[in-house]
Amino acid sequence: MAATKNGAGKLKGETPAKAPPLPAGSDLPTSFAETPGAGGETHQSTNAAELTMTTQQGIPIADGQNSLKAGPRGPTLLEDFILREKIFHFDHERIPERVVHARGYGAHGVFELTDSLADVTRADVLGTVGQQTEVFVRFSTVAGNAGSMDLARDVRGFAVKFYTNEGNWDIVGNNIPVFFIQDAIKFPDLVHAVKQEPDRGFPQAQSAHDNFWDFASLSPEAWHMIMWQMSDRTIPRSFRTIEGFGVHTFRLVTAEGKSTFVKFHWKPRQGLQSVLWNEAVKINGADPDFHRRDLWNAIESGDFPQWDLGVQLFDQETADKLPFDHLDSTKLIPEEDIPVRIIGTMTLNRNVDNFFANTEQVAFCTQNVPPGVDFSDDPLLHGRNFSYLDTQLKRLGSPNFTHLPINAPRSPVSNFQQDGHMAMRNPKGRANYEPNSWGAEGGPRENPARGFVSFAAEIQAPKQRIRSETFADHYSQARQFYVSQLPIEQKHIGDALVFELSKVERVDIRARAVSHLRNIHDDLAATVADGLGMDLPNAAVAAKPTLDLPPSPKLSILANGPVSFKGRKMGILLTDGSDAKMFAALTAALDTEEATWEVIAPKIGGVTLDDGTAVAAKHKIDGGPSVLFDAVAILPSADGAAMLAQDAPSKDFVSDAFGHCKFIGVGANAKPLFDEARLPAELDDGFVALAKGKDATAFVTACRELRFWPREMNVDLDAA
Ligand code: HDD
Repeated sequence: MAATKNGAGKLKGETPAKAPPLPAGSDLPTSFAETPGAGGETHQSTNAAELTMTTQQGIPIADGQNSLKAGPRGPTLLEDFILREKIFHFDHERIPERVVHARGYGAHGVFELTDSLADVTRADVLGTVGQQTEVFVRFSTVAGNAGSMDLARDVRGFAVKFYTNEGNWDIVGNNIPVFFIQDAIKFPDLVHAVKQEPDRGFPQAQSAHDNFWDFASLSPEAWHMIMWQMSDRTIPRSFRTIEGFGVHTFRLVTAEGKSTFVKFHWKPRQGLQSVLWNEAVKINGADPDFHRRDLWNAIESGDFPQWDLGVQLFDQETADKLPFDHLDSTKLIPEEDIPVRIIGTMTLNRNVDNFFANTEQVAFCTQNVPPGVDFSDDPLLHGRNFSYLDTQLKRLGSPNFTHLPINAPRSPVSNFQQDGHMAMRNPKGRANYEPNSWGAEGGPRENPARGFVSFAAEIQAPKQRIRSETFADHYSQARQFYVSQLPIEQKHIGDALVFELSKVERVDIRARAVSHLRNIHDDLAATVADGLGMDLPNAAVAAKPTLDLPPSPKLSILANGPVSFKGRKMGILLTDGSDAKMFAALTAALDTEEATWEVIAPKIGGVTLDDGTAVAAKHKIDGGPSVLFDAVAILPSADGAAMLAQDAPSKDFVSDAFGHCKFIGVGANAKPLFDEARLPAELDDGFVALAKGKDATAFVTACRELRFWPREMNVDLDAA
């Protein structure tokens, strides 16, 4: 063993696995720093002249640290153009944050098609098996501002931009397959209701307040999505462990104009995984950047996250037979009814090199579809198609936002659109209009064979402001979601509802919320009413009676979890004198599992093990609480354990790991710490003894289950 060991499994700074090269045709710059002539390349240069700091106008700077003054004590002179420009630029650094999904994190990657859909679409990106297409993905929370925390209870955005050979295709989805509302005209109300209340400007990044539940309790259509929102889907362990859904029904269209309906699904190869609510609350304090750090670290270390792209395909005849309207975004089609066909894999393999240029400036638009992909008549989708273009103009300040490298198609762009703020791509030549008679010099021409042709849907209808009768069943799929959950997941839904509604001050709003639960599931309604200490209200008036749909196991997180501890993180608590052999065995077992690990120690300088090996710490104990890990191993020396037993953060470390149902590796000397942390005298099966070397493998194998759920019933008052 080396004399000094790093305090973490895969540290930044180790050589990451190489990202696969970009597919052919993707030679356009992907960040401002790489844009020729854009100025950013000076950061990359090794040329001495170019390394000289300059103004934005390229004037070399001799002193950028002191403003120009009359004498050393001033006054400062107005002629100081270097000061003026630097402050001017700084004053204008901010752009408006997204009105929703403000907090997000992105990464570059590649999509590879593994199953051709050429029989149902002319889209090039879905035609040729093996074809690789560059992608950029941005994950996000919805309600919080850009500076809010990652583990808010919130829907996660899952937006994918494919840079196809036929222009950009954006699937702007969420990690939940349904939405709160059926018609886009209600979107501003929904967003106003969930964001900070306008008079006081809080609460930030949470739905647990009167306005949200007031709106929700007056919107029966929201209650299917509310069941998802109250489930652990909205407190995911990682962006890497969420599903993505295109939500709406789209169309795939052949060259002959034949249409097939499609719903898009992203399935994480990492398996689904969430945290507990109590854990989420603490993670937000310990590491508000938990999700972005996790994604960044995974990609930096070469553990590239992957999602399979799946499609549910169905024709008009099947659509007509579905029990729900396929144009209603508050409904899903159970995978048991129409199976998801996997057609490709997306790999995120490159972190951004500039957050602003990539993640902030990326502009997703639902209306970005290549020939062969088209829209259904979902009224929510149509409103979105209007909204996204609009919002990019507001956010990015110019109709030329498509000229930004992150938004620029990798395929040729050619038209007569010109000028505007910050135009970097103006048509050359004399003709900037059509038709024109300038022949070959006359610029681009339409191409009916290659060009986008809308599906020729027949429409004959009166103009009305009306909601379709076929959208009226609001509770059946909400109930189906609930009965599809494992008991522990059902408990979490009940706990979440009680928590959220306990933050609602108006008692009538609480009661109105519970009245909807009565239409969903009586057990749930009774649990929540009891948890709130209120009488069970009458059921809300339902437009249609709730159907008893069969459970859909695909809707459970726990039934679709990972099969290994790969990509998960172990926290190893060490002190001076800890057992070197056990530490070596455990880290070897974790490396074999392709899991990561980090050392937590009383001092950040690290520890010296019982064989003299020095091990660096990744965290000091109070900076590395157990909520940051999927499982923990407690390996102090005897003296170390006695010391930690007097230390509140160390006691929190073990009692939180216990309370959050984590698997805990028990070193030979851990007991005094457990006793002081008031862990039960009799340890349950979520504790695994780490006495001999081979125990390490048994412990890591146990950790594949991720949590020891039976414990929750013993540690949670609500479970009693
Ligand atoms: Fe939206 C952003 C997803 C309904 C209007 N939305 C936005 C983002 C995602 C979604 C993932 C962030 C994209 C990014 O990372 O930049 N939105 C959805 C889903 C919806 C949905 C899955 C329902 C199925 N959205 C929706 C409606 C409207 C909007 C009905 C308006 C009528 N959404 C916007 C927006 C945003 C946005 C205001 C804000 C920032 C942006 O577009 O680029 O236009």
